[in-house]
Amino acid sequence: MLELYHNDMSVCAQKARFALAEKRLEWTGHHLNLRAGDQQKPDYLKINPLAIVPTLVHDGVVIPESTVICEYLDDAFPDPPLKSGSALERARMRLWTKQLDEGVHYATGNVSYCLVFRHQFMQKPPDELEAFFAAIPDPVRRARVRENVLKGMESSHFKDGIARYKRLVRDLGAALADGPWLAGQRFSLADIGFAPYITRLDQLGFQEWHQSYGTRIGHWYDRLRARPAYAEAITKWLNPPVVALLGEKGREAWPKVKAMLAA
Ligand SMILES: N[C@@H](CCC(=O)N[C@@H](CS)C(=O)NCC(=O)O)C(=O)O
Repeated sequence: MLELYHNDMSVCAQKARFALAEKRLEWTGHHLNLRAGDQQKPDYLKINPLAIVPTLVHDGVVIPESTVICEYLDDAFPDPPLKSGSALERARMRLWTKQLDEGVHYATGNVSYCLVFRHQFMQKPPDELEAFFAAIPDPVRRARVRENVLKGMESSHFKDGIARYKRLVRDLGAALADGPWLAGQRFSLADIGFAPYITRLDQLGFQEWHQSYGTRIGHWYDRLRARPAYAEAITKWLNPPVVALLGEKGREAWPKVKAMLAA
């Protein structure tokens, strides 16, 4: 039995659901409300001490970390494969997915929190807000989330987040010159991994950003959205008030973000 502890709009959870949907696997979901602090409850901390989603539980065995979950699913359920048979394409795929864990995910979190999610948190009474921060187990993450929520675009992490995203968009445009998918000719875990991140840019209304690199990224995004698994993993779970907030706050911030990109 496969169980997924996840959240509707979490980019990492979208990745895991995308892999599950490509494999057409049945799974039981446990949806966590991340703003209400479900991820900080003692029962969940037993399976994910970092208080983050997603976590996969397969026949009672716990597998955290979305990149690892996706690789695990592809190893445990090889058909249809989500990796190329070519060693070179596999290496390219992993060079992509590695980036998610080495900066791209933080960058997206920083941009999303500073621009949008902070508005959800700021509705909490101050003592509740501080209790939420205090319950984030990792001190580095705790400090980052606190600063992003309290300072928004003035957070020291915002500029770095935009800079990292800028490099990503440029690299996506360059990679897609070599083939329809990120690792080459074959759809892979690299495309699954980055689908939520291009979706987030779209939800923020930042299309002009990738359009400035030509049409390749837009066409790749169209190919991703045309896959039934994208609809199953991402579209089906979209939370309309959150999508509306992303669009509203993203559009408000776009002139400033555009100026930062040009600098
Ligand atoms: N490296 C982890 C990152 C997971 C992560 O940051 N998840 C976010 C949602 S995308 C989360 O659970 N946040 C909890 C919180 O904000 O308190 C993975 O890839 O699974």
